[in-house]
Amino acid sequence: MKQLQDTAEKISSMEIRGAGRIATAAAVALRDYAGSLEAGSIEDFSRLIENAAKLLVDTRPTAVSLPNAVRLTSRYTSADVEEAREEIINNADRFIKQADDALQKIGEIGARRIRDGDVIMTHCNSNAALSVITTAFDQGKDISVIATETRPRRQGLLTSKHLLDYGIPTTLIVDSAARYCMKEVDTVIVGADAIAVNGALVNKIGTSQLALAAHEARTNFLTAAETYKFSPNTILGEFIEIEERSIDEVLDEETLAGLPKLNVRNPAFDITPPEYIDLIITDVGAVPPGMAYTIIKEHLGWEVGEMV
Ligand code: RI2
Repeated sequence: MKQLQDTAEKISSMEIRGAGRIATAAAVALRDYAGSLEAGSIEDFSRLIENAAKLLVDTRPTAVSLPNAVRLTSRYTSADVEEAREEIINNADRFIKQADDALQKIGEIGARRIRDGDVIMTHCNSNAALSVITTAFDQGKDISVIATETRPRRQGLLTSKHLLDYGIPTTLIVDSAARYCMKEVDTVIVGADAIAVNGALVNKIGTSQLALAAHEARTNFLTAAETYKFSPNTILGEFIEIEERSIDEVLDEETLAGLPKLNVRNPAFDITPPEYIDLIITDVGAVPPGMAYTIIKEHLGWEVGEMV
C-alpha cells in the first residue's frame, strides 16, 4: 500500500510525469500491489484492486493513458484470488512491454516523415516525439530542433538536455517566440496526453498555438501518440477534462502575496482541433485524425457496452 500511495503522490506532484511514464508507473504500482495484497476472498480482492485503481486514476485527470493503463492492467476473469493476482501481474507486464515497443515503432514510423536537413519544432517533453527525432538522427539525417520552453514548468529544458546529450543541435525559445520562429521550421512534432474520437489532440498548454502557427505557415504538424492514448470514453460523448494546476507553478508566493486581487489561472493542457493535424504517428501506423474512431475500436479492446 505504501508503494502504491508513493506512486500516486509522485504522479500527482509530477515527480513522475509525461503521459507514457505515468501510465507505466501506474501499471507497475498495480502489479506490485496485486502481488502483495492480502485478501480472504475474491470480493475483498476486487474491492482492494478497485480502490487502488481509483487512487491512481484520480491523481491527474487529463492524460487518458493513465485510466487506459489502469483498466488494461486491473482486468481479470478468474474468481480465484491467486489466479486473479496472476492475471493482473501478467497484464501489467504485457502493458509495460507493449508501451516500450510502441515507443520504438513510433520512432521508426515517424522518422520516415523527417527529411535530411529538417528543422523540427517540439513542445514540452514527450518521449514519443523524442523517439521520432532521435530515430531520424540515428538514421544519419542532419536535423536540428527548436524546443519551446513550455511555461510554467519548463519541460522544454528536459527536452533540450535530452537532445543535446544525444548530439542533436538544439535551440531553446520562449513559448511566445513560436510563431516568429515558425518560418524556419519544416515539421512540428509533439506528444499527446489524449486523442479524442474526432481526432482532436489534448496536449501540453500551448500546443494549439504551435498548431495554429504551423497551419498558417503551411508547416507539417505531427503528433506522436501510442494507441493507449486514444480516449474510448469520448465515443460515449464524454469530454476530456483539462487539468488546472496550482497557481504556485505560475508565480512564486511572494509575488502572489503582493498582488492579492490578481486572478491567476494555470490550465495544463489545451485542445488542438483535428483540422490542424496532418498525421498522428501511432505504433500501428501513421494515420489521419479521422482514423481515431477506428484506432479506439480496433486497438483498445473493449466494447462500448462495457463502458456505459
Ligand atoms: P510522452 C506531457 O504531460 C506532455 O504534455 C507531453 O506532450 C505528454 O505528456 C506526452 O508525453 P505532463 O505530464 O508520453 O508533462 O510522449 O503534464 O512522454
